[in-house]
Amino acid sequence: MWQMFQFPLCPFSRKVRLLLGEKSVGYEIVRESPWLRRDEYIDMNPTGQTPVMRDIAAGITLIDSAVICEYFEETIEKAPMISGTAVNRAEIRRLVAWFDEKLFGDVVRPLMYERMEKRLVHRASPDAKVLREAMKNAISHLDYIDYLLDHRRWIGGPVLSLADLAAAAHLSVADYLGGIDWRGHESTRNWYAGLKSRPSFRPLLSERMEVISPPDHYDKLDF
Ligand SMILES: N[C@@H](CCC(=O)N[C@@H](CS)C(=O)NCC(=O)O)C(=O)O
Repeated sequence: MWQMFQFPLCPFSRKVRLLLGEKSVGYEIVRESPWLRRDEYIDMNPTGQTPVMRDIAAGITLIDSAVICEYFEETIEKAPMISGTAVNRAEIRRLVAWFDEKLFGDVVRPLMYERMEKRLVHRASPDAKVLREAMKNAISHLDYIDYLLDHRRWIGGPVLSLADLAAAAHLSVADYLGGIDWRGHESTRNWYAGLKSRPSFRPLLSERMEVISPPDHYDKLDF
């Protein structure tokens, strides 16, 4: 049985979990809080980051969300998430990297630091200026996703792909932390409503991070 080391608001773990859900791969969740820098965890993953997936019986440990997604894409035929021609696949990978680096760095990481880590670890208040900047950046990212969806059926091309799962994973964490204003972004909002209703997404929406509550609309399909 696979174990997944993660915490509820880790967007990289969410991306992997969405992929595993689409592919119907079972796993058990092991709660890991990277900020605790647990020795046993660092021994397993020297970066100390989540997610990690481990199958003890098979002697396999997979580290880094991109590596984990590629592993299951290569080993589980069901629901291909990096498919099509080499050009199609390159576009999917470009967008996954875009969301993992830019959407995360511009929006999700500052929100997580200000609204989650400062509260849980440093017992400090969020910096309103940093929050405002992250929310402003979120608007530019939603504009870009609107543009993509106005030109293609799904974010990465004609079919659902890892690009959709990566974007939804990051947006869902930003939304949980109150960083997304959906008004004026109908294309992205409709796309996200569709993803929220998928069975792979439902378990993520029902999870809660201790002491931090999401806005009321967070788990609603009609928001
Ligand atoms: N490239 C890594 C990034 C993972 C990552 O940044 N995870 C965050 C939590 S969402 C983390 O563990 N941060 C703690 C740290 O960087 O020390 C991946 O895709 O798995």
